[in-house]
Amino acid sequence: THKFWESQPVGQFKDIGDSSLPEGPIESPTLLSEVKQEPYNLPSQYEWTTCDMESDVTCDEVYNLLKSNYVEDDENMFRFNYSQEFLSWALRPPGYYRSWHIGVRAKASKKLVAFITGVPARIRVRDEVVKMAEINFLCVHKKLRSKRLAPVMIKEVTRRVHLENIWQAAYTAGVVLPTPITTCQYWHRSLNPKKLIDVGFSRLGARMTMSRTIKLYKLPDSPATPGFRKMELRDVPAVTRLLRNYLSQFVVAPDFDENDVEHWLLPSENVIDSYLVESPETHEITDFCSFYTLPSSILGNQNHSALKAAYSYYNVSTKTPLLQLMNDALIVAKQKDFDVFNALDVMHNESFLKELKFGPGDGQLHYYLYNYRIKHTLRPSELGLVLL
Ligand code: MYA
Ligand code: JJ1
Repeated sequence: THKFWESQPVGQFKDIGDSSLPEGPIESPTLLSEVKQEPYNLPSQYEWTTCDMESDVTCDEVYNLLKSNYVEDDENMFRFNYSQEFLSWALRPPGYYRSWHIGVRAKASKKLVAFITGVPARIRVRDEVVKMAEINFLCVHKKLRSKRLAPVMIKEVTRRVHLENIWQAAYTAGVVLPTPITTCQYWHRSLNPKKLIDVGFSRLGARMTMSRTIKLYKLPDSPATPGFRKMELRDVPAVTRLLRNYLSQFVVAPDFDENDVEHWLLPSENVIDSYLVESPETHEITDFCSFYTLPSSILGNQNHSALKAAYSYYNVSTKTPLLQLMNDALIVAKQKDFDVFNALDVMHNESFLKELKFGPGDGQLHYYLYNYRIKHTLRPSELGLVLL
């Protein structure tokens, strides 16, 4: 059972398949004056802190908490290692609220022991654009687990989101909670198969040798599509049009404007890479692809300490076949020395995963909405949203 989640305005397991329940908000907003004005109580040894992500010192404290305590795979071989630059980017989009970057410190030592964040987003669900918080980076230090700290942190971020007159949220998790709007599969494309096998990320296939495996995953040295180049600031209006038009077909997708595209998609070294196809004849921008950089620490390997992973973000094809566009994305990722290219089976990704030699991983990602009911579970291909 889920004592906490059963008390929250989220789709409940008992309601699955009940088509009498309407789509949309589960609870109505209250007056802001009725939102609790004081923070929730923490166990007496701990105190709330608002983390200033513009401060390098605070950003380093968050980085170190996550580096040692954030998400691991099911066999505890790898742990996400978001960089400081990435955290600063992910947590400071247009219109962000400092008050949504919430830490917990030990009163005595002032050590940061827990963290949760929200950033504002406009998310479209069918034909409604809803102001939401995207909740991410929930982390409780390993030594403080199973003490019911997470529900207090979730209630506190909810309170601070409500204070900004926002009543819905989107989040993802590797665990099943009440109740996913969809469940996505992770897929992995080896770029550096020898290292992936050496560190236990993948295995030598049946009847395969190392040299046959290396040959199987070989890629050309440069992209094939004429006019394929890095996105620049001047491309923001064209990319925004391309992306808005593409995302309009999905049931749930972000409603990006030019400011959002500049923040979320303009290339930033070791954080986000974006490429587009500019027609050599007409100079029209016809296609776009992007991936973000999220290394993992390799736990307990003699020879390697970091796995460099690229994660597929938003991709749009109108002229270049998506398969060819994504093959070019793999080529540039390989040139940038990534070990693996990861993708979820969201949007139109299924159309290229198998052909481009991605294989299914052992991880799934469940997507959730808070205080917004969806009548039927979505197929991953109906989802147009990627969270970091
Ligand atoms: S997902 C990434 C989550 N982080 C990790 O996996 C890092 C490693 N793990 C940890 O740090 C801890 O295990 C965490 C739980 C902190 C995850 N999402 O304190 P507890 C429920 C939601 O005793 P701990 C991400 O960042 C659990 O079902 N709930 O447990 C998105 C149980 O409730 P119930 C979770 O292990 C986060 C209760 O917590 C998750 O010490 C979105 C147990 O608490 C989870 N990933 O700590 C948060 N894991 O009894 C929701 C466990 O009912 C946002 N639980 O089953 C909701 C929207 C809020 C804003 C609304 C605005 C309007
Ligand atoms: O990375 C993941 N799995 C890898 C490593 C598995 C190591 C042993 N458990 C994996 N590798 C196989 C690759 C192989 C390459 C050749 C082709 C066939 C496949 O499967 C998984 C995803 O699959 N990652 C995780 O488990 C990390 C946690 C995922 C949940 C994330 C929660 C989210 C955060 C919310 O913001």
